[in-house]
Amino acid sequence: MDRLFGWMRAKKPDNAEREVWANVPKHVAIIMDGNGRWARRQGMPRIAGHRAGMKNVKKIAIAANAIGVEALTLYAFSTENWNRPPEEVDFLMQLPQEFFPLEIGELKANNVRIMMMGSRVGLPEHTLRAVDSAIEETKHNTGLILNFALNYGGRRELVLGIRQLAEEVRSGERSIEEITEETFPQYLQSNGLPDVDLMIRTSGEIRISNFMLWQLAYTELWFTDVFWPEFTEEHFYEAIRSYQGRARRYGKV
Ligand code: V0D
Repeated sequence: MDRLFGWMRAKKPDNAEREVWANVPKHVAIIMDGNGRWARRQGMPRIAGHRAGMKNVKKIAIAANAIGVEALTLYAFSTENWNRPPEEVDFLMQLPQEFFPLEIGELKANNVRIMMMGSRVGLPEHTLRAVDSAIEETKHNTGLILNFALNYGGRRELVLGIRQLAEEVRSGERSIEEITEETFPQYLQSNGLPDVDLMIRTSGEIRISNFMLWQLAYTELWFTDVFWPEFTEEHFYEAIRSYQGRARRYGKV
């Protein structure tokens, strides 16, 4: 059994439990917003909010793994976040190093595999080293894929994919006719992950903010006012249950 509660999904369809855990989204993406605001509200510096937010990542990853979610993509640092004060950017860039020794043990024990999406260009060497170690140490795990969007921007992802594709057409490796809605996603950084079924944004903003522009085309969206450091497993399962309810309704004529 590689996932906790995997047995729930294995139950026969006529079992009541089965109904509860049917339609688990395969891929959930989260914009973890509200860390700075949460901290200011407690009279703490914004960076204290980022650290509290980091501590919440493992909790939600384990909750997602427990119900059989295949991939969880977390928006940790956007291409726009470079515009923040330099002290704050520096602090954020330390978080993977801080996260690694604190959380990796429990994530490994839960069979979680870490991946990264976004541009490595511009990220400090020490940040990349920590991320690469996390990826390396969990590469054989078969449970939840915990995918960090780091130095990620949806438009940049599209442009990079289009450039790569244009290059392959120019070299004659690929023809224009091969470019379809089915083949294009191979050129995205999410290549290999299932479609995003559910996107959650915390802290009250009702925007996409350059996150997974292609991938969110058919995604169910869940917005909550709860700040990311206060977003618990119960909040997460509330979003999952809402997704399950909507998925069932959409199946009806
Ligand atoms: C700040 C709340 C974990 C949102 C979560 C560099 C923003 C805490 C990581 C992390 C960040 C990334 C890769 C990895 C291991 C850990 C992280 C950043 C920000 C940006 F391999 N939390 N976290 N990275 N925050």
